[in-house]
Parts: sequence; C-alpha cells; structure tokens
Amino acid sequence: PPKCDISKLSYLSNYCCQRPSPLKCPNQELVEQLAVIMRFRDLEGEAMQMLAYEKTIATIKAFPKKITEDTLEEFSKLPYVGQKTMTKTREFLSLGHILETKTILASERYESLSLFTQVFGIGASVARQLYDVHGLRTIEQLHLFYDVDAIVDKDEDVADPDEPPEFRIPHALRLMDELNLKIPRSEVESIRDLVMSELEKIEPGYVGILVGGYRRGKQESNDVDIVIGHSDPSTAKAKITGLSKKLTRRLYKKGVVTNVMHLSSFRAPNAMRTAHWDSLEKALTVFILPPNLKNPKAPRVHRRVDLIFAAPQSFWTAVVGWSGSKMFQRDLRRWAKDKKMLKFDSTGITHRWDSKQIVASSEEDVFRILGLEYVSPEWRNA
Ligand code: TTP
Ligand code: MN
Ligand code: MN
Ligand code: MN
Repeated sequence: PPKCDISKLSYLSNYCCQRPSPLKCPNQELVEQLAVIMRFRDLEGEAMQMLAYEKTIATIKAFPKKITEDTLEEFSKLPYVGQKTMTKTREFLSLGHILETKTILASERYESLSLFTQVFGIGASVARQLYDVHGLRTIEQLHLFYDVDAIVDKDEDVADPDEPPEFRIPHALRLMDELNLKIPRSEVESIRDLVMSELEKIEPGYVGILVGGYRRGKQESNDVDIVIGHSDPSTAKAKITGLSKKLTRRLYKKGVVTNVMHLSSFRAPNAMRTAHWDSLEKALTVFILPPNLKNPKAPRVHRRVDLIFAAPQSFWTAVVGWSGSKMFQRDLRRWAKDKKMLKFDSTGITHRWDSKQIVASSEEDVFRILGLEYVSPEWRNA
C-alpha cells in the first residue's frame, strides 16, 4: 500500500480515521490497563460503557507524547478523555496500575467470562448464563456441559465428503488451545499462497490481498483475513459470485479446510448487512496446512481463516473495511454519515439520499471520495 503523510493527520481529531494510530503507542501500558476495564464492561453486557472505553483508548493510541505530570493538562483536553479517565490515569501515574483494573484481574468472574468468550461461538451473554445459571467456572466444566467428546466424534463419523462440517461450540472447545496460538507473518503468507494457487486452478486471474491485523503491521495475528477479487473487470462479478462455496469445497476435499463457521452468498443482503457488517460473500473457516515437506515433524496447527469475496465495485472498500482496525472502520462510517451524507461499509460507498454507489478505483480513492486524507494501514491501529 502507498505511504501516507502523517503530518496531515491530527491526534486531536474526534474521528479515528483522521488520527495517526501506530501499532504500539508511548502509553501502551495505560492502554492495556484500560482495556481490561473495557473488556469487563463488554463481558457484563454494558455496551455503552464499553464503547466509551473503546473511544478513550483509541484516542490514547494516537497521542504521540508519553503521559506525565507535564503532558497531563494537554491530555485532559483530548476527545473522549473525561473525569473518569483522568482519575484512572492519575492512579496509573502514581501507582503504576489502575485500582479497578487490579480488582477486575483478581476476580473469578472476569477470569471465567474471558476464558469462556475465547471459545468461538460463545458471546458475552451466553458466557454469563453459563456462569450465573449453570454455575460453570472452568473450561473442563464446559467440556462436560457441551458433551464435547461425544458430539465431535459423532460428527466425524457422519461427515459429508463434499461439505465441510459446521464449526460449533463443541468443535471450538476441542480446538481452543490451538486457535489461541498466534500466527506468525510467514505462516499468514503461506496460507495466502495456498489459497491463491487453489484459485488459479479454478480459473486464472484471481487476486488476493492480505488484510486485517497483518496488513496493519502486526507481527502475530489471531487469524488470517484475505480479500479476494478478479483482475478482469468485465467478467469479475460472475467469477466471484458463488466462489466462497466452490473454493471452500475444494479446500475441504484437499484436507486444508476442516470446518466452516459461516458461508454466505448474496442471497439475503439486508439480513447479512446487520449480522456481519457488510453484504459481501464470505467464508469464515478453519484451516490446517498440509505437512511441511522440508520439516515434516513441524507441528501443524488449526488456524482461523476469513475469506472475503469482492466484485470490482466493492473491491477497494472491502480492502479498507477489512484492514480495520474495528474502531478505524467504525469512524469511517460515522464520518461518512455525519459529514458527507454518505454510507460507508466494506460493500461500498453510497449516497444516503438515493443509495447510488460511488465506485472507488484504489484504496486512496476510498479516502478521497470520503473527503479524508489518506491513512496507510500501519497508522490505522485505532
Ligand atoms: P479481525 O480479523 O476480527 O481483527 P484483526 O485482523 O484486526 O485482528 P486479529 O489479529 O485479532 O485477527 O477483523 C478484521 C477487520 O475486519 C476488522 O477491523 C473489522 C472487519 N470486520 C468486518 O468488516 N466484518 C466482520 O464481520 C468482521 C468479523 C470483521
Ligand atoms: Mn484478523
Ligand atoms: Mn480477531
Ligand atoms: Mn478475521
């Protein structure tokens, strides 16, 4: 991606998409302390409070100065930094930690709820139910509760040779330790290469861009995100439609895809738009790479891989949207709505009054259409 001129951005803006947000900021420890409180609010279902913390944290990530007694005054004037943040920041400056964070980290409730929500398919409200109603505390107890061994073994016995089995909570529990391992950049690239070589066999001309945290410069990712398009604009739409199913089936037959948690086509765009942020065709999958011939004893680990399929008129908004971060993307939407009377999501940019689409021809074009300075991915870590 092209580089950007960060002197044109400002950490004082109310919008993440106008601020330069690096991967690691000078106040990273404070960010991590506040993130515990944010996470706890999320686990407790307190959506508004969680969002308030998300906004404050995003502001701090772009503040280029170390917060000290000298910079505290300037810090207090930043957007989304209020009385609560100031109290906690002062605690952090004098004690080296935030009192509430310490209490949360020591609580059994936080420990269990954060453990439970690490299982794919268990959200905060289910986790609270498991904790409050069923009295569960540990992963071992979840294994018994969901009858993991019986269900996974039965599913393997009746597996369809053509369709990858759906990934449900028992599968997620069995693979939890593996899926929690971080993915190094080299393996992210190997997964991309394997996907592209399989696409090449279906039909030449497909293009794939690694997005997500990898593109923002993370050394280790939690999953692999790839936006897939086709280089021939006149036939691309037809070559993308239905591809999620075609590609996933092929990879399943090769033993690369082991499960699918979500597979979509363009069937229900409106429902999809709310449930999954955009109406792009996608396959959210679990992969396992074939044995490494140079190093056959190397451990093979299951990985989460998100494949997003974009027709030409959606391609660059899909790349921007799926590059994240979540907060950066959130503020692209907010900016488009508040300031430009436009609607932005990964599917495209449209006028709010007639839903007419404005097609972007590059990543920089997305920012230009939205009336924003270009921000390169490594500065989108809001
Ligand atoms: P993630 O893969 O969840 O996050 P990440 O790649 O930033 O970090 P990690 O290493 O933990 O994987 O999502 C990537 C981006 O895609 C995220 O910024 C928001 C966007 N996104 C959507 O647009 N729609 C979706 O349904 C999801 C899950 C994510
Ligand atoms: Mn990701
Ligand atoms: Mn993630
Ligand atoms: Mn992802």
